Amino acid sequence: MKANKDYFLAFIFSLLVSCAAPQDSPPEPVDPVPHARQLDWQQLEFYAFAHFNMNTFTNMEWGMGNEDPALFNPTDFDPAQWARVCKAAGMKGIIITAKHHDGFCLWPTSTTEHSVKNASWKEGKGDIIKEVAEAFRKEGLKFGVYLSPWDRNHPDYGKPEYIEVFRQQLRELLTNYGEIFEVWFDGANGGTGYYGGANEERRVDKKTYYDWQNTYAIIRELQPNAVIFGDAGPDVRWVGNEHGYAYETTWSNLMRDSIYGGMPEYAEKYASGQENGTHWVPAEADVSIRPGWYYHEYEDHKVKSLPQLLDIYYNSIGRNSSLLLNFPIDKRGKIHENDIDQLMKLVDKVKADFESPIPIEEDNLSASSSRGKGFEVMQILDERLDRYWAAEEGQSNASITIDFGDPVAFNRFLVQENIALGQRVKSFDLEVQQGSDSWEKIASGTTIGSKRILRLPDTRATRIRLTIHEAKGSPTISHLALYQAPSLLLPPQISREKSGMVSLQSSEEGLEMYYTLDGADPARQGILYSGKFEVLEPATLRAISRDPKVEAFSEPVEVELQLAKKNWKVMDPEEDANHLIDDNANTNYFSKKDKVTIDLGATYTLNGFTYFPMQNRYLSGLIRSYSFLVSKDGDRWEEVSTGEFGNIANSPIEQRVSFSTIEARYIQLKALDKLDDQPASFAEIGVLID
Ligand code: FUL
Repeated sequence: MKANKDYFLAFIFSLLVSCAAPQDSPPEPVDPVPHARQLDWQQLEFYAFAHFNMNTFTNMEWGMGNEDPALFNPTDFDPAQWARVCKAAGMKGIIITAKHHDGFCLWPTSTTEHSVKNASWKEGKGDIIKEVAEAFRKEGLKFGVYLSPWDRNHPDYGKPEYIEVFRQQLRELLTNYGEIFEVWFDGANGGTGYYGGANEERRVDKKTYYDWQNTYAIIRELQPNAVIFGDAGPDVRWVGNEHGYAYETTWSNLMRDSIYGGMPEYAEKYASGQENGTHWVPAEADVSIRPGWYYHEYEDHKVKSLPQLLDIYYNSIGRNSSLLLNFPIDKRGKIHENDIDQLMKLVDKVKADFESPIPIEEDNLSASSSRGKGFEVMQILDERLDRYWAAEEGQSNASITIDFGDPVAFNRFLVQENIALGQRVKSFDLEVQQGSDSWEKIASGTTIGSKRILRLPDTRATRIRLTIHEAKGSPTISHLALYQAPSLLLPPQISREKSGMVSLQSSEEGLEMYYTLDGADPARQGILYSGKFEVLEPATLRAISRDPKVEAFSEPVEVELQLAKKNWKVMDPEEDANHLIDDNANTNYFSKKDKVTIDLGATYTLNGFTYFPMQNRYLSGLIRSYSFLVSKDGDRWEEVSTGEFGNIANSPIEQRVSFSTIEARYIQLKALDKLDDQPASFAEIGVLID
């Protein structure tokens, strides 16, 4: 009897609630939809990556695993500085390389001696993970870990025993350091290594070896709110490149079951997601603020420029992806000052771009239809995901119009879907009216997702219309805004010919350009550019643009010019051989002999060489392991360096190798191992001289 009464009261109560409900029923979700932990993660948008480990001290990108643990010795480790920098930049947390491919562990793990326990740092008593986690928590920021599945140090790598070691490492990280927001698994794995002294190649079946499902279960058990990152997710996926760019069309839906970490065709086939993907696995764009992931002193002046960082920002966060920006922590154990300067330029510019949204009032807004109460178009005015406009079911070409009455000026358009109900929009147009009644299309796009930002030319309009042409189900828009971003004065573009002649190119007419060749500040000591000039010897070229109208300078650009290739000759000339010494990284030479020999035209004291791999979208013949030889007479050769170009497949940046000084006139670079069976490819070769 009591049960019946309770049931009756509950029924009356629910009836009252539904009568008083302020809104109509929401649209049906369109699968797949995000899990709560993914929705929380989606709010973070911008967070830091820290590559800090053994490679920092050995000047490597990929260590072999035979490094002496004593070498790990930061002189002024300061995680509080990292946390302050990230906080000031509006980044929401950090992910640190707890263990990279060389196997060195930044915490005193019980699983191996190859860790901070045997470092010189703090006489083996330190714990980097603990200190970084605490410093970030103190600033109210999140903490995550990168744990490389590939371990080039561990003797059991490749055998089933290693999987237990790997899981134990994960358990330690997920148990002893408080809340973890993201666990990062790298797709790069298997290959040559030290492996406890075996010094051999160990390939693994990437599909089966790691038995990922059981590893994921450990994470779910120990850190249920952490998202798991990998090529195949399961929660967050790799964007498929290391430039920090998502795609014009970027779905958060992914055919997750067709993918495994490290699959070769991943970037081409899956990285942009799929409209009909079965699972919600949004993209995360990872990129380093410098060319390399790890700190190299010679990259102190290669920190990305503001225009490069802005492209990254708009092409990641503005394209339905999060941005994981890497700091190669330096040998002191700090974020380098140059990196901070560039980061803050980005942050200030982004702030300026989005500082003042063009005010939109309810009266300015109308929509082609709405689902009804609670889903009206004015819901787009605030940034809350759960307040959104939903078009009427079945409405085709649903649109939102903003009528300002008077013309407004804008050059940024920001739009967001309510992704909690699934990603829906497949194509849209943006049109404007100015004065007359006819609509002019100023942009069109495909996916929107969590956030889409369009950078537009300066536009004036009285009316603006967003039309959604195609969507999976009725579209939902949770936020829409327009901004007028201040214009950016860009530095000159620098190019050099084989002859050593250098040209500067201006981004717009009417700008002056100044340069120096000794590293001095071009704004103060620069020579006014009036045409090509010759630079034959190595030099540091710094250049800057100046807008005389507003008396403002761009930020400077800096290029390390190497010895000019004016008198160089390729000794085994096949067709196109000159491409490798034409000082243009966009032209390539392919050698069927897998080697190139060059006459430098005179004898020099060499102390290193550079190899610029091809920059094409589809890479072929990239050199993975090399041998570099020199000769005085072109007859007798001496090998001065041999090794590997770590991470060249994912990050085809200029590779720089130093060796002990030696006099030579002839050089030879041989490919010992390549990424595929194609002829070895070369965009450029250079030499470093004393
Ligand atoms: C890659 C690694 O091989 C690089 O060294 C770096 O850690 C990057 C984030 O992921 O796959």
